[in-house]
Order: sequence, then C-alpha cells, then structure tokens
Amino acid sequence: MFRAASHQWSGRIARMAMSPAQKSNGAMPALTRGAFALRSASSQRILRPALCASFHSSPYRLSAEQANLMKEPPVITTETITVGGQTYTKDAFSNVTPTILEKTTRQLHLIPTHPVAIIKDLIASTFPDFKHYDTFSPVVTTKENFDDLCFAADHPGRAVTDTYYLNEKVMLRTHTSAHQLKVMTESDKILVTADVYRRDEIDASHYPVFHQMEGAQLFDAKTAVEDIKALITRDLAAAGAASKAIQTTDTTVITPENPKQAAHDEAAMLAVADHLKHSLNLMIRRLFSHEKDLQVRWIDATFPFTSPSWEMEILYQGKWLEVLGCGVIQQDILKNAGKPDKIGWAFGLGLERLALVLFGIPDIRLFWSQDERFLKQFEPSKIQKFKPFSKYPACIKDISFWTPEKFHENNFCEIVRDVAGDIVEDVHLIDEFTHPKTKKRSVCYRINYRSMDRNVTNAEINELQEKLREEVVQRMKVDLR
Ligand code: FA5
Ligand code: MG
Repeated sequence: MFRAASHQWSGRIARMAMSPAQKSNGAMPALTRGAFALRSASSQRILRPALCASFHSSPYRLSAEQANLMKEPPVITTETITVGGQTYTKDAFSNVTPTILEKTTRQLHLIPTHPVAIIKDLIASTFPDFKHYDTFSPVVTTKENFDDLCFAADHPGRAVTDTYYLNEKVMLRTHTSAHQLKVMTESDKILVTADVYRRDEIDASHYPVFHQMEGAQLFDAKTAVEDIKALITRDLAAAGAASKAIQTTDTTVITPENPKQAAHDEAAMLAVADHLKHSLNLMIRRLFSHEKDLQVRWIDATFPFTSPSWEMEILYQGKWLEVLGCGVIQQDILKNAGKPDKIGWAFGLGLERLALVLFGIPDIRLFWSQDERFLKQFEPSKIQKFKPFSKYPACIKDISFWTPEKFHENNFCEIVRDVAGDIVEDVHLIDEFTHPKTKKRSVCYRINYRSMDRNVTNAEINELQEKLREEVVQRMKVDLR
C-alpha cells in the first residue's frame, strides 16, 4: 500500500522535502503536459475573473451566486482552467485533472441528507456559539494554504506530487486551515467546513477529495487560566448525555520535540491544551453517545502552524484510524490576525473518517455514490448504521514497470483514478526490486477493481487495465514489464 503519507505534515515522517520548483515532475497528467511549453510572462497572472458580476465583498466567502457558480462544470483548456466562474492561466505547476475538478461541483457537505453534512451538523452542534463558515471556495492561494501557516519553503506538502495546482500561485486547498488566518480576524470561536483536495494513496480510508472541519478558539492570554477553569467546570456539569463508555488514553507529555512556544506562558499554554483536548473528547463522547466500547487515543504530532500538536485516533476494525490533528496555535499567526494578546487552540478533523465509524460505512468511495440505495439511507440529524448492499466480487490485476527517474506513487495513482475512477477499491505495491547491474528499479502494483453498486465483467476490467497500461506508458514514459 502507498505509505508516503506526506500530507500527515508530521515530523514523524522522514521524507525528503522538495518544493514544486525543485520537483517539476515529468509525469504530469496528459491534459496539463502541454502547459510546460506554454509558460510565459502571462502565466504569472492569477485570478483572472471570467464572470465579474457581484462577487467581492470578501474574496474568501462565496456569495449565494458564487456557491451556484461552483456547481457549473469546470473547463480545462490547454491554456486555462475555469472553475467557480473564475479563469486561471495555466503554467508548469498546473496538475489538476478533470476528474478532480468535477468534484468541486458536488458540495457534499451542503446536502442536508448526506452523511458528510449530517456529521458536520452534529459536530457543529457541540460547538454551539462558534461562528461557522461552510461556503468558502476550494480555490485558494499558496499564501493562504502554506505561507500564512508558517510552512517552510521546502515543505513536502507543497510538492506537485501532493497538491493540486491550478498554477504556481493558485491551488485547491489541501486543508481547511487555509482559512484560519482570515476567519480568526473576524471571531474568537470559529468553525470552517469545506471540501479539501490532495494527491494521495488509494484505499478504504483515503480519497483525493474529502471534507474537513476546522475549529479554533482564542482566549485572552492574561486570563486564560482562570477563564478555562470556569469553562471546563461548566461543561463537565452539563455533559450528562455524553457516553461514558468511551475509553480515552492520553500518555502524551510536552517534550522538546513537541514544545511549548517561547512566546507562551507555561500555565496558559497548559490550560489551552487542556481545554482543546477536553473540548474534543467531549465532542467525541457526544457524537458517539450510543457507541459501546469505543477506544480513543491521543498521540504526539507536528504541524507547522501549531505547537505543541497532537492527533486523535479511534480504534476501528482493529486498526488505529487517525481522525484529527490539533494543537496550540503558533503565536505568529495570531499576531498576523491582529490578535497578539490572545492565545488559542485549533483542530482540523476529517469528516469522512468520523462518518466511517459513526455510520459504519465500510469504504470512503461510498460518500461519492449517486446510488439511491446509499443516498436514501440517511436523514438529517439522525445517526443510522449503513446497511450494505451486496458486496460485488473483486477483479484483481497487476501491472509491473521500470520506474522512471522521478517516479512518485501519487502520479501513478492519479492515472489509475483518471482511467478507472471509483471502480478501484485499492492499489498496493506488492513487489519491487532493483536490477543488480543496471540499478533500474522495477515495481509491481496490484489493483483491486470492485464496483460498489454493480457486478463488473472481466472483459470490462481487461479493457480498463489495457487503457491504464497505455496511459502509464504515455504519461510517465515508463517501460512495462
Ligand atoms: C491537517 O490537515 C491539519 N490542517 C489539521 C490541523 C488543523 C492541525 C488545525 C492543527 C490545527 P492532517 O493532514 O493530519 O492535518 O489531516 C487532518 C485529518 O483529515 C486527518 O486526521 C484525517 O481525519 C483526515 N484526512 C487526511 N487525509 C485524508 C484522506 N486522504 N482521505 C480522508 N480523510 C483524510
Ligand atoms: Mg495527520
């Protein structure tokens, strides 16, 4: 299975950092490859409005009209990409594909009967006095997604292998944190829900488009300790309905690897960290109030925009499933938001990951199903366990090739996705070796084809596999074995 996990943005991941500039990868999708030749002075230009109309009170907030524009089919030409009523000039960074852009029109978190929206509402109800934004455009600048959040220039998250770029300066957000700075200037208690996009691996809990909810709460740095004590006491008194059957383990300690920030008073930071974990534990207890024997644990993490940082994991089907990342906000971000005298926490959680557990949905692809047997099972504000429709047989195919010099698994995955879409259940690396003489590396990937809603025929899959073999040769310039 692909285990690059570069989006975990964690210090635990020892992957070489490469910026897109360093790593202008040769294996770009067919529709964008031509863009390399088209790079010119004009490619520096970004955000050329195609439909100027009434958009602009805030570039961050979609008006009702803009939300409707998100539903218009995006258009990719050899020179431009039009999405959400805006046209962007392509350049060497442009790697977003039609399959992915089409997803920007779906807005699952805004469909009240969809599990992603149901879970969004349930979580939001546990943060009742937070200001909730859920209609921000998925198109953001690299400044918003990375620079404003203290990402180093060579952070792996910026690589074209990991992120969908419209062009050098404009991209599909990879996390809801891209809106943190802006919304924190507006309020001290915020939630942001949105669709996010990542070039990632393919399996039952990873999908290139998913939904996150961001939360943040700020306190006056001087009175944080007392204020938080009062808040926690109040919450615990009111927490009667939350499940006590959940077993939560937290063995994390503040260490130099996951440190307090120099700008912070220790007592205030510890109070904020306490309130953060308390709020998220309470949210989980409320959300899973009917669940028996749920096991939850806290582990250390690293994010450029928080310190100390943690992740929460839930034991699901015998494995620890990471559901959220969080931490104490970097003080520089609060300074830039015009709030230097505050201290605060932030979290970002994966809505599908929680929905997998809550609704018992076995595969993340199902969230994108248009099949009524899926969609008709859910009602607003209600948690009901998913009733699987019959599991259709899998069809397994292997593909082996000599890797090119700049091979990245995410590029291969992208081609699989483009050719076969949601019919692919997962992709595993099952074999690799390096030729002793030529030093060339050979890989063998196993592709598990299985439709969620119908039987697939061997002939149909053979055709897809053949197409995949052709595309892999053409786009990645590899030799098949
Ligand atoms: C982030 O995205 C941080 N922005 C979270 C954060 C916010 C940290 C604020 C601190 C403060 P991460 O890459 O770990 O972190 O993703 C957060 C969550 O998104 C994960 O815990 C997981 O639940 C979900 N997630 C990540 N990748 C995928 C994927 N490919 N498919 C589905 N869910 C995913
Ligand atoms: Mg993570």
